[in-house]
Amino acid sequence: MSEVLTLQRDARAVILSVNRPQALNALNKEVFDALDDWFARAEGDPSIGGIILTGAGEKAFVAGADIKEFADFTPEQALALSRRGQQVFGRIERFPKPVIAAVNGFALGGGCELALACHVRVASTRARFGTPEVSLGVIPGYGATQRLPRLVGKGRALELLLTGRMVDGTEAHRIGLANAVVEPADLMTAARAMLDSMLERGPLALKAAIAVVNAGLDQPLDEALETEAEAFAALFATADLREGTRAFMEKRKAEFKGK
Ligand code: CO8
Repeated sequence: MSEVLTLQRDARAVILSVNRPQALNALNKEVFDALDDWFARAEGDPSIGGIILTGAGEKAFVAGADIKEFADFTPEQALALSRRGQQVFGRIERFPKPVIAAVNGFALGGGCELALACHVRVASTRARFGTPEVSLGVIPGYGATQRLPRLVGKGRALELLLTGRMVDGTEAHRIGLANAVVEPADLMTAARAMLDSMLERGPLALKAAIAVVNAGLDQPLDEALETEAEAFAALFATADLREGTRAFMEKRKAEFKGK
């Protein structure tokens, strides 16, 4: 594990922290490489059920891409950087187990985009989401122009993208950018409670739900519904579905095996 990512394990939950507090956890090449590497390896690790992603320290989730790293880039270098960031965040978005962003402070630019790539966002009242790229004379390059409008609607997204205004955790929750908002001291407990409630469910069903929602948003409705039907049907070949339905009828907790 690289120093720029720290990891805590507790049963099947992993708390992953971006750890560059001296730069408010800004995303440099090392962080992207570490995230890419870690998520690639964790995908097939059956001992990992889900992830909480957060930022080290009190002040920031992730304050953006590392401005010092890309300030002098040529358009060709910027294109490569944007594609690399999109690829890493795409891996997180498609990760087959729940990924919850616990947004503890600044989630700006690339940091906001990292939170947007997670499946769910739990914010503290101290969270500050924003897409200030236009203040630097650029636009988001890691997905915010696409994921933000899908989450909060075109008008709200454009307002945030064009003004660079920061929204706090409470407003983020009101506009659907955050799924929940809690006091800073309760952030990790709330994120963990949400993850635990997911980890009690059938892991193959979680994987299918993530995949179908992701795929369906890019398909016309009739194709998306067919994607759903096929994934729904495939789960009927699993032992987990038998166990889940039997447990319901026997009024006991299901013991899913991921098979
Ligand atoms: N990159 C590099 N260093 C950073 C960043 C960053 N994004 N954010 C903060 N830091 C550093 C500061 O430079 C400072 O370092 P030092 O002490 O060595 O000067 C340290 O972190 C602490 O920051 P501040 O002293 O500024 O702390 P404040 O509490 O005064 O302010 C803010 C906090 C408001 C968060 C302020 O740091 C800030 O505005 N940061 C920049 C936020 C920003 O603009 N983020 C978006 C970056 S652009 C982006 O993410 C584009 C993504 C797509 C790129 C695609 C490229 C092709």
